[in-house]
Amino acid sequence: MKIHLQQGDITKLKVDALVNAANNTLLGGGGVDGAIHQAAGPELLSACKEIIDKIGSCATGEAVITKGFQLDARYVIHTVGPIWHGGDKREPNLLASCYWKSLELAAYKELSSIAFPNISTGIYQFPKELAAEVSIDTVSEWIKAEPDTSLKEIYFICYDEENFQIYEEKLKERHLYDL
Ligand code: AR6
Repeated sequence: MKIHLQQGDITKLKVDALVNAANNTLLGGGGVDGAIHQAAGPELLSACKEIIDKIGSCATGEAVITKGFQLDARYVIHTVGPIWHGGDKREPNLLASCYWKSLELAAYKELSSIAFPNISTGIYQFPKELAAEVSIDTVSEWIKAEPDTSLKEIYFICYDEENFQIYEEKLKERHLYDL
């Protein structure tokens, strides 16, 4: 298993699955969600609408999977991060659930690579330091719990410099990343 840290636009990655920081409607939005829908083309929205027709809405902390359509990524895993309300509304647990359930879906599909954006740290205003701790710790726990997983490469994709520096520091502290 390799953990990678990169700064840039997640839509450019050629991996088995990109994770999207979506909202409960799965109908697109701003931030990374808007960028993924733009790059994947209108078929992605149709696929999301089909899912919503079946399940009504995607609950916070849950994840669903669609094809990647015009992306280089084969699949998009749409997960809904928590909106930050101060920290006593189970926000860290819900964020951990986004990472855990996305990894479960990728493993269920027997994928070998997955890329995560910094879920909830944009429009949803989750504090970046805490979000990085939750995501790195959840991914580490999942790897330990699933030693025989098909997943071989996990990418943390940071769009902004601040998140990149936070991840670099935290991955180094945990000996998960060598520059
Ligand atoms: N590639 C990688 N990361 C990106 C990109 C990109 N192209 N664009 C932004 N980011 P946000 P949220 C980073 O706001 O906080 C949408 O409207 C960004 O710098 O995209 O989970 C949804 O529909 C930040 O670190 O998602 C929801 O309504 C991270 O992605 C709402 O926003 C997440 O920022 C979800 O808010």
